[in-house]
Amino acid sequence: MKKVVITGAGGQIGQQLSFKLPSLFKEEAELVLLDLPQVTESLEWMKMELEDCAFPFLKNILITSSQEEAFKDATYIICVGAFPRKEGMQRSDLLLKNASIFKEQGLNIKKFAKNNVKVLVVGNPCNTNAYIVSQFLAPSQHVFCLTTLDELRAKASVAKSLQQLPGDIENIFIWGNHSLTQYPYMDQALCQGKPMIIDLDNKKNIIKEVRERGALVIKAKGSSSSSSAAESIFQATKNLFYNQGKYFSMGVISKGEYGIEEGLCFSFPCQNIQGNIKVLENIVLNEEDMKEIKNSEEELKKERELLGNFFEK
Ligand code: NAX
Repeated sequence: MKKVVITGAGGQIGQQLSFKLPSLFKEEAELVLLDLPQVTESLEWMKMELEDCAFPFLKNILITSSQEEAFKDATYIICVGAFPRKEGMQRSDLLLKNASIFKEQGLNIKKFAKNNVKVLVVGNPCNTNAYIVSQFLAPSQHVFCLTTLDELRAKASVAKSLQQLPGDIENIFIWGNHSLTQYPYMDQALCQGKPMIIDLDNKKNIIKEVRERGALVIKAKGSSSSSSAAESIFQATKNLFYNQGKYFSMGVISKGEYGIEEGLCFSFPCQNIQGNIKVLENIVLNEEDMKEIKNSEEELKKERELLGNFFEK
């Protein structure tokens, strides 16, 4: 990580993330806060407070609304900024509105960023937005979408229901779309390195809880998750850059693994092998698992169809 860009840096998630991420830097780095012009005008305080944190490797902070300036030679771009869903808006309207944002960003990332840039898409619908960006990138530039928050929610839910510590639990994976069709998979879960037995009823409750958690937060708070979202982006960044060998969930561009259509951005169990993110092979899935996974794939295909004619390179 040398030049790190956060888009939508002035928003709920962007603000919290900006103050967490620099503690991960292990070499001199520049942090770029990109947002719309009307927002960047009032972000000078972020620069001042970031300086005041004296993060050991934070060399420079740039606030800008220019994608060219932000993406120039960028090595890691976290796309948080997106158009929010407004009352009465159809899902297809939201999808198209964001499609134009992510198309423009995809073109500019290809044009200005480093050849080996990693892009993590957070703004929703994050799988389809990542799919759009991927259509414009060079083969060596890699795009992912965030399903870490869903994984953390599942881990927390398992820990709570079995009265264990979240930190003792591993190998819970999210498959599919970051939506109600996502499939939290627990059959290979470990607690303190030993296989866990989670009975069927408990499993069903946990899946339901994870799928509905985002909506419950919105109901309780009046806006979507931001502190947990920032923490999950922090964890996802560790997985993308540092956590060699560890297993985690990540939305990646499918190469046809587990029969998922090539090109879709689909959340799989993954592993970081020397900085390359690989989908784990040989996870044993039964008929019920495959049904759930295929259902999420169908939803992603429909989202892609909604893009219709809009989507031309
Ligand atoms: P906010 O509305 O608080 O912030 C969004 C920021 O993005 C604003 O400052 C806005 O000015 C900026 N922005 C909009 N269009 C832009 C563009 N074209 N270029 C640069 N900046 C732009 O939203 P926030 O709560 O921070 O959420 C951001 C996105 O994350 C939303 O789409 C939300 O749905 C999504 N989430 C995704 C999650 C995931 O797990 N994948 C979980 C959390 C969150 O719900």
